[in-house]
Order: sequence, then C-alpha cells, then structure tokens
Amino acid sequence: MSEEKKLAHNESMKIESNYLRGTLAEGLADTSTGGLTEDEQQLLKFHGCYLQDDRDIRAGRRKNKLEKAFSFLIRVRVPGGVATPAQWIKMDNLADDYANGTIKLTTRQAFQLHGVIKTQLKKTIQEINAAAMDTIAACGDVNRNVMCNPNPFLSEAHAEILKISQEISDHLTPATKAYHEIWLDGDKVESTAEEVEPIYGKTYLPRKFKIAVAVPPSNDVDIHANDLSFVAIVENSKVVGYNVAVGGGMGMTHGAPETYPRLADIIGFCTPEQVVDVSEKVLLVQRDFGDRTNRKHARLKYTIDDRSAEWFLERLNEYLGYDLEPAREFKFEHNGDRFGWVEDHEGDFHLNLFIEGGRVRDRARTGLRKIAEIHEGDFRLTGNQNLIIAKVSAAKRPEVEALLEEYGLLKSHEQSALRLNSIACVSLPTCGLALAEAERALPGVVTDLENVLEDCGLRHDAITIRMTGCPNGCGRPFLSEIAFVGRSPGKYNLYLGGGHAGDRLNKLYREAVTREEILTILTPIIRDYAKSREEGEKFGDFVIRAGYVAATIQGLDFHANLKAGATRT
Ligand code: SRM
Ligand code: SF4
Repeated sequence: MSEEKKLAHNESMKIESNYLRGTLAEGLADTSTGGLTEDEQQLLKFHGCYLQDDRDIRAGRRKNKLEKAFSFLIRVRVPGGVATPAQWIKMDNLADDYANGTIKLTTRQAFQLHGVIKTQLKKTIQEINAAAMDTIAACGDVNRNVMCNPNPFLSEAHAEILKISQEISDHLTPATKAYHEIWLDGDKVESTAEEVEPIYGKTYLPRKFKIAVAVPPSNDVDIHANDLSFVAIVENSKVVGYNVAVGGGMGMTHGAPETYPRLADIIGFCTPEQVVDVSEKVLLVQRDFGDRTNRKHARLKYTIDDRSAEWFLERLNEYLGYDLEPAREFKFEHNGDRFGWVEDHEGDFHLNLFIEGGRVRDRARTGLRKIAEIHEGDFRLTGNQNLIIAKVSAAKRPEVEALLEEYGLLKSHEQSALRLNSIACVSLPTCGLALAEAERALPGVVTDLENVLEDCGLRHDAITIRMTGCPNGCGRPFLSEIAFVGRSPGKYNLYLGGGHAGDRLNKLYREAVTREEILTILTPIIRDYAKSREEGEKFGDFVIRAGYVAATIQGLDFHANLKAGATRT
C-alpha cells in the first residue's frame, strides 16, 4: 500500500468511533427522521444492521417531497447455520412483530429481517439477544458469519467442523463493549483506556472478511467466494487436518475491470489444533497489509494479487511462527444441497428442504413454525439459502411429515434439478445497491427454462443457475454454470461456464440481455447440450468445450471474453 495515498474516509470514522460507538446511540434516539447520518450508517453495519428504504415506493415519495420510506435490515449471525427450535420460533415472532412478515435465509447461513423501523430496532435486537443469538459482526469490516457444511450428524467429521467453525467465530468476534452498551443497556465503559480490541485494533479490518469450512465432496459453502477457507481432509471418518485456501471473493463493479471475482488459492495444510491460530494470523496479515485507501480494492483477494500467493504464504508463516504443511489431495463434486430425507449413523433423520430464494413466508412459514413447536432436534440453514430439519427421531418423523404435508412442504424438493440448484440474492425492493430484480425475477426465468429442459429430457440434470441484482455477487453468481447479473432495470449480463462444483469462474457470454431474450439465447444452447454432451458432462464444462465461452483464468482476464468474441457459430 502506497503511504502517500489518502486513507479511505471509513478509516478515520472507525478511529473516531471509539470502538464502534460514534454517535449511534444519539442517532437512534433522534425521532425527527427515520434515517441516520452517513457515518452512523457505516458504523451500524458493525452491529449487524443496514439502513434501507422501500425502493418500490421511492419515486412516489420523492414526488410528494416525503422522506424515503426508511427501515432497517437486521442480520442475525448463526455460526455454522445451526438454530434451535426456540430460536426459529423467536425469528418467526419477530418477523410479524417488527419486520415485514418474512424470514430471509441468506447465502451465508444467517437469518435476515427486513423492514424494521427505527423506533423498534433496539427492541428487536434485544429480543434476538434474549434468544441467545446476536447481530454483532454480521456486517462491517470484521470477520462475518462463519460458514460450514450444515450436516454435522452425518458423520463425526461434520460434528468436528461445526465445533471448529464455532471456535473460529468466537475467537474473531470483536471485543468492544459498544454493542452491549448501545443495544442491551449494558454498563458504559468509563475510559477507553480500559478497552482493547486484541485482534482488530482501533481500525478493525480494511474491509469485510469471510471464512468457511467445507467437507469434500461438498463445496456447498463455496470456498472460492471466501477470504479464508478450510477444506477438511478426512481419513477413516476422522478429520486429520485442513487445507487452507485464501483470497476468494465475488464482488466487482460493471465497467471497472480492475475489480473482479477471484478463485481462492490453496496454500497449504494445517492440523485441527492450528485452525483458530491460522484464522487469526490470516486475518492479521490482511489487517496489516490490506489496502485502506480504496474500499473497492481492499479485500484480501487484491492484497494477494498485488503481491502474489507465495508472498502471502511467507508472511503467514512468519506470523504463525511455523510453516503450513503442503496441501493434501481432495475433490469437490458439487456446490448445491442434497435434498430429501437422509438417515445418519445414529438412526436419526434429516430433511433438506428447498426454500426458493431463501424467503420463508406465508403458508411455508406457518408450517415451519408448527414444526418448530414439536421439533426435538434443530434447524440448519444451508449456504444455498435452504433449510435442513435436522435430527428427527424415527418416532417423531410421522408427526413432522404430517405437518410438512399439511403446509405443502413435503414435496418442496421434488422440483426440477435446475430450480433446486438456483440462488437469487435479495435485490429489490430492499437492497440499496440493486440495479435489477433478482429474488422476484429468477423463479419466473427458471419456469421458462424448465419447459425447454423438460422437452430435452433434462429435468433431473442439475445445472447451477444464479441471479443477482448487481455485480457485488451476493448470490455468488460467478461460480455458477449459468448466471444473470443485473446491469440496469430489466437487463442482465449473462455468464456461462462456471464449474459445477463452484471451482471455476464463469465467463461473460452476452451483455445487457432482457428478460425476454434470456429464453431465446439459452434455448439453442440447452438443446445443443442435450444432443452433444458427452457421458456425465456437466453444462458448465460443455459450454466451454463447445466453444460458447472460453475457460476462465484468474484476474483481469475475467472481463476479456466478449472482446475475444468467443461465441459459437
Ligand atoms: Fe452481500 C452488500 C445481501 C452474501 C458480496 N449484501 C450487501 C447488502 C448489505 C447491500 C448494501 O451494502 O447495502 C445486501 C443487503 C440486501 C438486502 O436487502 O437484504 C446484501 N449478501 C446479501 C445476502 C442477504 C444475499 C442473499 O440473498 O442471501 C447475503 C447475506 C450473507 C450473510 O448472511 O452474511 C449476502 N454478499 C454475500 C456474498 C456471498 C457470500 O459471502 O458467500 C457475497 C460475495 C462474496 C464476497 O464477499 O466476495 C456478497 N454484498 C457483497 C458485496 C461486495 C463485496 C466486495 O468485495 O466487493 C456488497 C457491497 C459492499 O460490500 O460494498 C454486499
Ligand atoms: Fe444487493 Fe447486489 Fe447483493 Fe443483490 S448482489 S443483494 S443487488 S448488493
């Protein structure tokens, strides 16, 4: 990082905030507006909330000279995605009492509530905490919700990785008492001299930081979208250690080729005992070397690309005081969920349900609440916005199934394989950064494509398909076989050729296509795939072999495909 460059404004804001306090308490108490100042909004993120407004009615309110229809998004951290039935019921209550009547299951195994108004924000956060959940560090320049494969009861390996994810999460949670003071009426710290952030320091990280733990062959946590990942190496059902991957990420900006999605580099292997230490030290290298002058260049992926993965490994080994071992062999086969019932080695059952767009609403919400009221196991949020009803005993299963049947959930996973492998980010109307629809548009696009797939005999062939309202990449679009990335209202960039296991970036195939053009463009490619694919060949591999798009390599090349004119004649 060049010393002459001016630090980003957020850096001084963090220093002056006195460990994330700033004027947040005063801003929240000000009832003359439903909003907050710009700095308060930035600080609020560290506490797990975003100021938003209802974009469906923004223009009308502007015309009538009214303040935007402000409300808050609250993100609830759920390390490893595990929630008890009591916590589920609490989220369900809060959805009705303070939010917009829905629960959103996110792509990082967390809960979100949308539409909470300022005067009810504190009360809502207090109730979340009373249910032994919290929102601190769900957003902001800190480590976010730690993801892990959500099926811990299937083998001892899964139980181990859940434990390790929780340990990483606990270790990297900010130490500031600001959260307790502001939201939970905790005692005020009298002097800042008393307070330290032992890991982060006063300026926290240059940008957000994301960690995931995967168990091959499943890459359901999409390690290549994370700053740091641990890939469990399992021998005889025991985790002998973890490969360490660094520098993955999705976010980019249209028209700014210096920003791009990036696959993580696998740089070594560590033992289970070293995982928390490695997490801390990777985070510290990024804390010390990440770019604090340009927030669009501040993620670990750019720190590594600016210097090299070898440089990063040397620094990391220095910080650790020991060397990572060489990485071990492993293979991912998919990054989607495995739906339906499975039985574990203890004789309990787990049901992976499909929740379209991760949005729990209406009848499905009532059904899941009824299940929570009788459920003796727990709930697991998956990284694909779906839900596992976990640890159902053989005796309890008929009761759970009767409720699933009554509320139309029993066959939720009997959809086309395309739909089951779809992800849409939230986008409109709540997301302030959305350029086009996503959660509200993808189901219809999938329906159109299903007709073509059905016709070609491909209904049961899993193809990953993702849509986001902008190129920030919250639905991890650049890792899917088909992706639509919002450009402007009703228009998307179409990407093809991601790896089915989330291990290869896709490539831009067409720019600014309309909703109507999507079907026209994709129909012949799907037909070609049905006719010309090789035995077992995945759609993402086929479109590269058939010359629709070039295989992607890293970095600036991501934007090169269209210019190279790689389209099939
Ligand atoms: Fe995200 C910003 C929603 C996962 C990359 N993301 C946002 C905000 C908060 C918009 C904002 O800053 O005002 C969105 C709120 C929309 C809303 O109304 O709810 C938002 N992101 C989401 C969620 C809810 C999408 C979903 O439909 O599930 C996911 C919440 C995850 C969680 O529980 O923590 C979500 N966001 C992701 C992911 C996927 C992942 O982490 O696996 C990514 C790509 C991975 C990565 O970070 O590189 C992602 N979100 C971003 C970015 C781009 C970051 C970058 O490095 O450029 C932004 C914008 C930013 O930070 O400036 C963003
Ligand atoms: Fe909003 Fe863009 Fe993220 Fe979608 S990808 S939720 S539109 S920031």
